[in-house]
Amino acid sequence: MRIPFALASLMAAVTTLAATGQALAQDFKPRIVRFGYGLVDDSNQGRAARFFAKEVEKATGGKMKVRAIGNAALGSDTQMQQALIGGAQEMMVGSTATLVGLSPEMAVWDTPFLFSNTKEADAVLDGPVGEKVKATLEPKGMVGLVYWENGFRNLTNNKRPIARLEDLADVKLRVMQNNVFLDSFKALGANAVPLPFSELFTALETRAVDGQENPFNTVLSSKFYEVQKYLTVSNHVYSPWIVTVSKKWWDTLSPAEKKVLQDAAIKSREFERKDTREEAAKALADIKTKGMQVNELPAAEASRMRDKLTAVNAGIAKTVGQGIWDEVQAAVKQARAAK
Ligand code: KDG
Repeated sequence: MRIPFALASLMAAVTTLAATGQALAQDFKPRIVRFGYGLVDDSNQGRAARFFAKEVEKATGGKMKVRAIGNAALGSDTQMQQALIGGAQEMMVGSTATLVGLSPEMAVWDTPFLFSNTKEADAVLDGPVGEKVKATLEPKGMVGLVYWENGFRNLTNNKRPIARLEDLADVKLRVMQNNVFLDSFKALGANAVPLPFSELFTALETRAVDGQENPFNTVLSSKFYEVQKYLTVSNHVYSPWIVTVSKKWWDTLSPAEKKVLQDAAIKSREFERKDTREEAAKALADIKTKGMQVNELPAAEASRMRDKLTAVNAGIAKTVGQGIWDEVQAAVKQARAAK
C-alpha cells in the first residue's frame, strides 16, 4: 500500500523530532503558570515577563499558559518567594538583593562598584560563579533560571542635589531589605530605611522617606519623578533581577517542559537586557523632561563614595563566604581584561 507523500513526510518529521528529543505540542499537559513581578506592567520587567510568556506558549502549542502578573499584585518580592517555596505560585522575577535571607551568597551581587559596565555584569552573572550562586537557591525551594538586568542604581531625593557625601547626612533614604544596602548607606552617613519596593512610591509621596536609589528605568516606569525633585547619577551598584521557579512545581514537570522554560528564559534574558539598555540610554533625557533636576556626582566625590562603600566589602565576603567572594573577584578581573 502506497502512503500518500504528505503523510509520509509528516511521519518522517515526527520521527526526526522524536529522535532529536524535540517535543511536540501533544507532549505537554495544559498548565497555568503564575509569573509574578513587582514593577508596573509598562516597565522593562513587565515587557520581558510578557515576552517570556509568549515564548512558552509558542513552544508548547498553547498548552502551558503563563500569566505575567505585575504591580506586586501577588505580593512583594519576599512574599512571592515564600509563595514559590510553598508551591502556591509557580514563577517570579525579583531582586537578588531580597533573596539574601534565603541564600546569603546572593549578597555578592550587592557589592558596591562590583561591575564597571554591563559587559562585565553579563560575563560574570552568566558564567560559572553566577551559575554557582544561582544554584544555592534550589535547596531553599526555588530554581533560578536566568538573571535579568535591573541596572546601575542612582540616587533620588527631595532635599538637595547630592554634590558631596555630606549632602546625604540627613537624608532618610529607602534601601532594599538587606544588610549590605543598610550598611552601605549608613557608611555614607545616610539614614537608611529598608522597605519593600511595593511600598516605596507611597513612602516617597507621604515624605515618610526623602529618597531612594534605583536605575533610571525604574525612576521612569514607577513615576518617581512625580514625587522626587533631584536625581544624582552615582551608578553605585549594578543590580540583577533573577527569574525563579517554585522547586515544588518544577519537580512535577517533564524534561520537555523544563527545557521549554529554560530555553524561553534564555531568550527572555537577551530580550530584557536589550530592552532595558535601550530604555536606559534615553532615560536621563526623559527624566529631565519630567522635571527632575539631574546632577552627576563629581569624580572626587564618587571616589570618596567608592572608598567608603568598599569598606563594607569585608562584611560581604564574610556573608557570602570567602570562596564565592574570591571567585567573583577573579571573574570580574577576567571579564575586565577580556578585549
Ligand atoms: O519587585 C521589585 C523588585 O524587582 C526590586 O528589585 C526592585 O530594585 C528594586 C528595589 O529597589 O526594590
